[in-house]
Amino acid sequence: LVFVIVGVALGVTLRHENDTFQETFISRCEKFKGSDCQKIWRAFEQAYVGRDPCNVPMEEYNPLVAAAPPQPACNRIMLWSKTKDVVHDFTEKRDCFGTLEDTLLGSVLDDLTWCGKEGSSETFTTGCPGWTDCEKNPVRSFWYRASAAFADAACGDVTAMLNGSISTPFYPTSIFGSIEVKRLNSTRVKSLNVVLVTEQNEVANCTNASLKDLQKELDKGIKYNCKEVEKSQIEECASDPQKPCGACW
Ligand code: AVW
Repeated sequence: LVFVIVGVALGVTLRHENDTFQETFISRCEKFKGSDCQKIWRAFEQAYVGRDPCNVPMEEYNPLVAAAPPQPACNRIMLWSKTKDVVHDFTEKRDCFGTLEDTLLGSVLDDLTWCGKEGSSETFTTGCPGWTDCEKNPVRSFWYRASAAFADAACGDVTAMLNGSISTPFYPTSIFGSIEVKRLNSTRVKSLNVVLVTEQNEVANCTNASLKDLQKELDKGIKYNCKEVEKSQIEECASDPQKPCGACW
């Protein structure tokens, strides 16, 4: 009897876990009017369901990206690295820029964890590999693939918020460094404008060596600019709806 009760409880828990994840996915997706969220869910699932959670290459998400391609607005694209909180605080309050997390796929999957298991048709949200446990885990591969699609679609003047409180604001192995910068194409992108977010204890400025590496990675023909901006100034502008976007920094 004990085994039956434990078994049923486990079954209920797993079913619950599975359903809640899908419900979160669908309800977040439905905020984007006119999207076929059932179809997008199926394209998502097929990437990792029934697979070894350490063997999900980013290409598995090609059908998902095709079902819901990111369509960022030109001149409003905001990339970031090690500045997630300040960037999202700003983009939530002001309609100036759009990040990957404002697109359908980015907003649906932000802060979620998922994986499959060989021989199972379920989605799990616990017991999944962490970001660095293995390279080809479903969550990391998704963000690589979605970021690649976002950068491919970038156009006009692109902004990137980098962290001036660390010694290497441009990290070659970050998603921004290894994927996004490399995929900006000079036929569509006019300039990359780095906003180096500084605090009282400024560690890096625009002359930082890592930012030289960033410029080397950029497609020739894309103009590069860098500006040091205090975090408090970004926060003030976030809370001042009267201030034009172009006057924030
Ligand atoms: P990031 P990126 N363990 O701030 O340039 C767990 O380094 O990579 O910026 N989670 C991790 C780890 C880790 N070691 N590394 C990264 N993450 C996750 C998408 C974590 O959720 C947008 F378009 C962290 O908040 C940006 O332009 C997030 O990845 C660009 O990629 C970002 O890590 C930012 O990627």
